[in-house]
Amino acid sequence: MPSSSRAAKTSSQRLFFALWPDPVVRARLAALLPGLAAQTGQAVAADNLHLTLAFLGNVSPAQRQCMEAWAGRLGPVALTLSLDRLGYWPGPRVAWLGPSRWPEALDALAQAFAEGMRDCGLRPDHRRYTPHLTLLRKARVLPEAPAELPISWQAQGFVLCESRAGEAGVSYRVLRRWE
Ligand code: 2AM
Repeated sequence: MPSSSRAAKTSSQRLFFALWPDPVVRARLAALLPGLAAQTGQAVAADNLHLTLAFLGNVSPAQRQCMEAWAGRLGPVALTLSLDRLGYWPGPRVAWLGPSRWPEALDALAQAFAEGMRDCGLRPDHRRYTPHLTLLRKARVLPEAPAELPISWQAQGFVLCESRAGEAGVSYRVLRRWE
């Protein structure tokens, strides 16, 4: 491998844009985890809870810069979400929480990121966007919906996160916020 491409590879980062719950909403979400994990699967770390807007995958520094510039051109983001639906995907074996209905602005935002990705030489996910926060991994069934639902979330702004695989599992680090 030429040294230039080796350098590009080592400096690539696994990134995604997300709505990041404020501490109050995060605490309410975290409070659901023990009861759900008692039914099936493994709870995700409360600090990791987020709603993905666009998963970029491994990106080069130039692609990251391109996406950050794109993000900076988006208007202010303020969305009210009612997290009322517990879902389960048997393929990846995840149980998640999401809104059963959501503002068009959220679809438009996900669409804008997909357009940005194409513009920056990345390939957006072709599947229909389903806003969700993963709560359990290795789940075998859809757990019973907790009585605490719905959780109302006034999401302001969004973040760029890095996903890192460590010995203690995956952790996410917020790199930058757009308020
Ligand atoms: P998930 O919560 O359903 O696992 C970081 O990995 C974030 O990007 C997670 O929220 C994850 O969704 C989402 N994501 C979307 N597509 C992904 C992919 N192909 N690989 C890994 N994560 C993906």
